[in-house]
Amino acid sequence: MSETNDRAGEERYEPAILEPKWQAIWEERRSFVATRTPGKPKFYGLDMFPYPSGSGLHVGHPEGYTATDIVCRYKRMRGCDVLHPMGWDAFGLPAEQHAIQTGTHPRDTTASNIATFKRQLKSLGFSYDWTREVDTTDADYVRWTQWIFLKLFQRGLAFQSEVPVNWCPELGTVLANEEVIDGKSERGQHPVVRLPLRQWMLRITAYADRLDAELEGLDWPETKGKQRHWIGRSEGAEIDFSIEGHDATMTVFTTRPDTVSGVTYVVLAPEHPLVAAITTEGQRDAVNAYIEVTKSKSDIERTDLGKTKTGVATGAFAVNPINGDKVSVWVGDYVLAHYGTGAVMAVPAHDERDHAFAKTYGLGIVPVVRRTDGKAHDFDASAFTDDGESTVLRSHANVGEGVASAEVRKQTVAWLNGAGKGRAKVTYRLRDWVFSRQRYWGEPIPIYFPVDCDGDPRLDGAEFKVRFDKPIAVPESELPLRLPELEDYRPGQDPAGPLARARDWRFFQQDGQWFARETNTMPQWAGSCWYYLRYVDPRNVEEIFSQDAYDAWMPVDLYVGGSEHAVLHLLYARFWHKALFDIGVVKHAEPFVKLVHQGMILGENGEKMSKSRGNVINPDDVVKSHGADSLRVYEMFMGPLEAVKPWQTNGVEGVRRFLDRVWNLGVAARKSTSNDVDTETLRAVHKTIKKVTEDIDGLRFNTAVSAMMILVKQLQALPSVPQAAVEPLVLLLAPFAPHIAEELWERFGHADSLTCAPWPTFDAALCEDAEIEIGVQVNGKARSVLKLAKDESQASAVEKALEDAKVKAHTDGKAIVKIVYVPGRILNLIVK
Ligand code: ANZ
Repeated sequence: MSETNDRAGEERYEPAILEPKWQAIWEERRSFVATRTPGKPKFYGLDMFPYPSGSGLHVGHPEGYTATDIVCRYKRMRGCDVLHPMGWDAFGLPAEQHAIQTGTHPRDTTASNIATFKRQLKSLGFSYDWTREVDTTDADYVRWTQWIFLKLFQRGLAFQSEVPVNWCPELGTVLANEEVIDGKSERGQHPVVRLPLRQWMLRITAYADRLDAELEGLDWPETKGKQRHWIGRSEGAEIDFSIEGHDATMTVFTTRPDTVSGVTYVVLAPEHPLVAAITTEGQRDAVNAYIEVTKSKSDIERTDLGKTKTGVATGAFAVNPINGDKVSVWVGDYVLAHYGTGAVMAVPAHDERDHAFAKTYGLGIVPVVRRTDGKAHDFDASAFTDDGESTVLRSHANVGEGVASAEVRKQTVAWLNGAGKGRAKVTYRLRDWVFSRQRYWGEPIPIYFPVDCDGDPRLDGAEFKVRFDKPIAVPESELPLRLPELEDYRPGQDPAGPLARARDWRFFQQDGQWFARETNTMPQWAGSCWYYLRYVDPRNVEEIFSQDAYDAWMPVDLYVGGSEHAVLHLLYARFWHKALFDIGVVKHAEPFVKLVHQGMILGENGEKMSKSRGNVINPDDVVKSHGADSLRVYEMFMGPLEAVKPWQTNGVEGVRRFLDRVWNLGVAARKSTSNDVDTETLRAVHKTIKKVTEDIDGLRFNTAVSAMMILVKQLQALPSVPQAAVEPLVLLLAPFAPHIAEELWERFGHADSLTCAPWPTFDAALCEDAEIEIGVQVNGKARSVLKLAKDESQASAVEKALEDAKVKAHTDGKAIVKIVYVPGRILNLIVK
């Protein structure tokens, strides 16, 4: 059959004409507006909504979006009510930086970027319910973000704290730990310093245990492990050491209570309050000087295994509760103030950092655990061991030699507990979330404070004191609290942020008392913490959403987005969801049942796409040159969804040729006089239905596409193409390439769009191969492969095998002494 396209005009495949045509029809018919029909199953397919940047959509966006769209379109055809929404994560730095450079209000920049993104997404034919579009910067949306903040505030989950924060002078803002990589800002790579500042914090640590434990039931990829690691659940014990000559106790956190009799010194973090209380006169200057030096170091520098451990003795001594040993108390910055108790018992024989420290300062090293893996216990790094068995314990705890470490841990904690000197303890690495930013383009934090002042605090040079210790919630009825208009969006060196300059907005008077609004704004993460909830009822002005709408759609059945959000957005969103769960706003403990990350699409040269490398592919160009359907199918055909893969322009061309062939099959089928499908073709069709169905269920879109390609080749080879064989193909293709599928469907004479046409079913019997390849062995050695009926009799199988030249070569002149035959699997001839 000819593959040329030069038929009569209307019979050519012209995506530039039919794609906009179908997009308009879908819009006009409201094909994707989500509604619930009683008794029908629901499906909520969610994409991570984009930040509408100035550079528009890149080819990475359509990858995940196409995957979700395929599943959503497929679910509609399978009779589900589908919610498939889209929106904009539109607060954030770039629009603000653009505003600083050009004076354009971030709102205007954001609006025009959104318009571009929306046009681009629409040109790709995604089946979004655009009536549910949300924009995190919209006042109606901000209102509910602020409402959630107030709920957190009322529950003590939002609080202020003077904390050493990551201050980035270049960006003029504080950054979350998650946004700092190797002492530099994740965005822009500017240096970050530690500085104590008043900040709003969210008490995510209150949910550490649930955020860890409730990952259990989720159908998530290795992201679960990443979150577990970030939360850092650590099971151990707190042990109390009394300080000699002081009425003070130093409590350490350890994961190795089995090693307590090997403690040769103890260490306090430089920030620990006990340091000042117990340092002796003689050591005071040295200790103070040491603390000064520590201030400039980040946690990463302090705990880096490769760095030399430093410290200074306090001159004080602590008593080991288990054996009465007197050990020296040190200050060392490898102990972090905000982890565990900010104090450690050092066991240089079994901990690498303690070992390095002991070597430097000539402290004792006492082994108390013997390795059980047969290796010698020398003190190089490789010899440190998590598990082993105890050697003789020099302790009150009655644990003998040769007992396994895990058992010693238990017994030691039990003994300490009984003696009132220790207890089992679970610690988390997770820290509370610094939630304020000193920026303009974010949600105002809906809090205000009384102001102490004599006159009008808005006047130049007015003296006033904001009573940050008396935060007051903005009444719910006054939400949303809108941003003030500003001329200058620069953050400035004042950590209060640019909103502090909007004095008329910031200060107000009530009954003679002046008040000041909070001038910090929320971080960009805020809006994305709950957008999936607003989609269920986005225009509700009475409530955040109605319970009916929630019941109709939640939870999210499939969530697709980049793995860069594995710990930040996904952990924050889960935290808010759990807080809302506790308040009774939501009914599920977890929002996202199934999660998938699409792999990054690299440039044609195998490098990350970037403007500077000049390897960026613009989806608009591909739509123009090959069509949206080609782009969609190509991005699915590139490889497994999760894999990182390079762009290949000739790959798009190959996919376009595939769609041309499908088109030509459609044209040929309409002209064909016979509609009879021969058995072999019927089998091929059913096998393809089975394969594509299972592949979509398993999110294996690349192999689904190749199965359809194989079927197309087979249909092309027919002398006459029956419509009955092409129709199922068109249905299978519909979720992948919806425009061409709709067009062919219509041309086949169907009045209704195939959006909700029933998904084709397969006959299992037709999917089974009548003949199947089985291996033939002679004396257990594979000699040949034969095509046999699945239920071929043993006699016939042996007969056919003995006719096979390769088998014959090993059986000729020999006697068959035994036959092992499993139909459909194997034939083994034992000969002598
Ligand atoms: C004695 C010991 C012996 C320890 C041994 C380890 C091995 P994870 O697993 O990360 O929770 N530690 C406790 N608090 C610390 C702090 N604030 N800063 C730095 N290190 C701290 O690590 C817990 C272990 O890290 C604890 O167990 C403690 O050292 C140390 F053979 O106690 B261990």
